[in-house]
Amino acid sequence: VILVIGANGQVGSVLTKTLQDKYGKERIIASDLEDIGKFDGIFEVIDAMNIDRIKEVVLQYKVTQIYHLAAILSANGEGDPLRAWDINIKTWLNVLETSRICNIERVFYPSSIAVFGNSAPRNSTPNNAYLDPETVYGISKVDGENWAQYYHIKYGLDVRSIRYPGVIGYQSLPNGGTTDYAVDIFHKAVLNEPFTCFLNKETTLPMIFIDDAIRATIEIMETPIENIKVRTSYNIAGISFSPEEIAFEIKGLYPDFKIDYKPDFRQDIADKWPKSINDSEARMDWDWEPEYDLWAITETMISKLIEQYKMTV
Ligand code: VAH
Repeated sequence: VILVIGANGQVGSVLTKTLQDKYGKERIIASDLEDIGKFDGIFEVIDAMNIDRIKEVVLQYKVTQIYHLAAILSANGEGDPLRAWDINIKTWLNVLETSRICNIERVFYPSSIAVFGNSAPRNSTPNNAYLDPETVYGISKVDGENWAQYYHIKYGLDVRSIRYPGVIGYQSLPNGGTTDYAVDIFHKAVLNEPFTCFLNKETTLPMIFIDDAIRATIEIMETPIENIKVRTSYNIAGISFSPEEIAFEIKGLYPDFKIDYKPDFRQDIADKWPKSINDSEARMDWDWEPEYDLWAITETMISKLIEQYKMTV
């Protein structure tokens, strides 16, 4: 039985549905702060700041695996640093402690390319680069990785982790990230509305299509334990691009698409992040390989969003 904490989120919601399809609805417990009716299947309200509530659900359903997808992302985190730190670290420690006490078989921790800062090479950033993140979100993710490794070394807990690039999905609007422009831009294109980008046009960032991110998550969780060599977190790469590059692809389908650039505080965050990621360890240890390139992402996002908006019109 799998528990997904943060199931209402951009990644959590798609991961939950994918897990339900793969393993059966009766074996997936979706949870978040409130039930907004996203899923048909089992839903439990869990505030992961409350360890007793996590334990209660784990024991009630005899949970064997936990995916922890709850966190305050990079942009929102800067609005209230100490609250973001508290939530990101406390919820994760609650999951680790519950997993230790309840003998959970396997735990997934989502990290992020936000763990990198000015000391990491900007291009082809290696897995073992020195980590000096400059956002609270990045700091909390570095510490979350180290706690994951600590629980593995000290208690033998099988925690696996991936550093997601900016995730691009059509199923839900992301909330509070620095890469959110790469999702919003497609919605504006499909709605024939002009788009104002909060990053400058040449800001190249590592991104990944939601289907690749979810597949990577399930693949690492299904990898035989002896293949998992990195117990902090694995880099994975999808495709890196800049706002002007994605705008160019979109104009191929929407020649009248209009974009302008008004960088805001998120430009400072993006400027400290890698432009591209070296994911050779993930490729070597568990055969990671992205499937979606820039054109495939554009085509899929546009066609899926047209479908979705037609349905709501
Ligand atoms: C964010 N989407 O922008 C997240 C992610 C690499 C970016 O961590 O904060």
